[in-house]
Amino acid sequence: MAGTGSLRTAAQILVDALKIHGVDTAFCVPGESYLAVLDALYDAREAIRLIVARQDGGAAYMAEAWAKVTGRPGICFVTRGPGATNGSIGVHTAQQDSTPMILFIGQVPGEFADRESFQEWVAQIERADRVHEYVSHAFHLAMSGRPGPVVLALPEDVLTQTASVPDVAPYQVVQASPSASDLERLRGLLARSRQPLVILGGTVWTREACRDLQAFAESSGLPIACSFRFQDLFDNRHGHYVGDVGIGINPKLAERVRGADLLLVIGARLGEMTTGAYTLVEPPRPKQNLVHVHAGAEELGRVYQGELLINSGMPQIAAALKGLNVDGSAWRAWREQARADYLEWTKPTANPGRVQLAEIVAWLRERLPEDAIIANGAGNFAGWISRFYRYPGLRTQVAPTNGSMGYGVPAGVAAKVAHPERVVVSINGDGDFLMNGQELATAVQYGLPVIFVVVNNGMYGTIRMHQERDYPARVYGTALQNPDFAALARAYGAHGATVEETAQFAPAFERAARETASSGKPALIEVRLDPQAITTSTTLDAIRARALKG
Ligand SMILES: Cc1ncc(C[n+]2csc(CCOP(=O)(O)OP(=O)(O)O)c2C)c(N)n1
Ligand SMILES: [Mg+2]
Repeated sequence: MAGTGSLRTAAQILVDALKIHGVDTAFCVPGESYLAVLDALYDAREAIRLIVARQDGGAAYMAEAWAKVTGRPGICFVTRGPGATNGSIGVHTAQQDSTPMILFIGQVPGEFADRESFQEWVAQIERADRVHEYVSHAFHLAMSGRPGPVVLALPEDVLTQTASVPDVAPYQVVQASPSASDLERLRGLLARSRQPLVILGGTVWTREACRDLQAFAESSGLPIACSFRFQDLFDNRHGHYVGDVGIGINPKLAERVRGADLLLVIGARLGEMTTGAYTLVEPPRPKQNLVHVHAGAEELGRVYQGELLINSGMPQIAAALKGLNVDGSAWRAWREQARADYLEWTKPTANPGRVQLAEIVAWLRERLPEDAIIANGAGNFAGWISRFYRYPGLRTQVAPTNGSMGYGVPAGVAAKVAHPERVVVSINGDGDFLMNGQELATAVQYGLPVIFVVVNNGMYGTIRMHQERDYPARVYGTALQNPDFAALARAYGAHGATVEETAQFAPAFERAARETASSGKPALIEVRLDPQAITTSTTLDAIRARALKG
């Protein structure tokens, strides 16, 4: 670090600021607009690892996913205009998922000044002597209250200006705490409840917060559900876990959400996916007594009025709940039945064709080590993972709540960068995979032995499903002609295999695990799924027949 007072360019001050705020990894696609930053990163290469992606969208997803698996802000650099536009998908994902992330955009003065479409704080640094202020503000914004993305533009001419400024202190995480009266009112509501349900979600959880929450679940006897894509906040194997409230929800759990007399929602945003498109919990005043705890005050009362709204960070509420004395005898049978429903729901179901996807996911849940990370993007294939996998704990799931395709490959890469010692399995649809399959090159370049799975049904299956429901037997724009994925993987320098029946999966996976361990290179397993196998519980033909009957 150049240190206090010496003359540094804005780019050097920026990179020094990143070091001060604890950054050790950054993702980018380079651009001539921020060469000065690249040069400062060159000097800082011992402290900050730079991962260069093949598409700015891949880089931005990587930074977002990196934040998801570390709990620290993901850092991404892209160039102006085209780079920023490509990268915006990562910003959208970070916004919807409340993920702390800072996207730095190399910028030309005057051009492309404000991108309101990014929905979040967008600022441009205009002076070298204010770099620290802007960067510090960006970290505080990204991490405090409801976390999210921040976009900072770096005009090219400013980056080479010099200034003599003192260094700053690292950012602090600012989170609210529940008040004593909040907790007293919560205790009162719980005391009158017979059918309560807890729904966990959102970010700003820590391992300790999850442990505290588990202790509270055990002492209070409460049943715990998780919101869409936040299934790893509570050990799915635990007797109090009752399932996820998202796409493809267990119908019995949906009934339970609807029929609960008290919903204690902790950290979840109560968006479309978590409310069954606003049917399970009705806005603006739900039938259930709603207690909503969220880190962002602006999120409380936004869609739903609640009986009790608590602005709190997750560690703060979890620690407080751990100390709350609640008698759970009234809902014991209700919870046990909810758990029994979950176990019944997650027994593998059969699908048409030679590949049984539920059995493969069930095999993975037995085979993978407890800390393995599962990354995935969006598509119907993901329904098998959320239904049949059992996430054992925090940061074992990396997936986008905004249903953004193309996420699985860069997220797998980022997870392996963050946790090289952990097994990372990235599960993708065929459409999904090819949106960012180029990042296989990044995995090869940096020696990241991720195991990629491509569930190939030869179509944009999700859209075909909706098409058959709304416009039966009028298939259009949803079929895909795919490459030989295993050969494609080999062309990238990765190991490639193809699975055409269930029994081939286990040996293919074991071989991939051996190959990746010995070569340090990634592997890809294409799983050929019968196109009729459209969801975990129905077929395309059945959907079409129902729609044609009207
Ligand atoms: C970036 C992006 N583009 C388009 C969509 C709309 N979309 C949602 S699912 C889907 C198809 C997914 O296909 P695939 O990955 O093959 O999975 P499948 O549903 O076939 O299992 C599409 C096009 C989206 N969610 N995200
Ligand atoms: Mg598909």
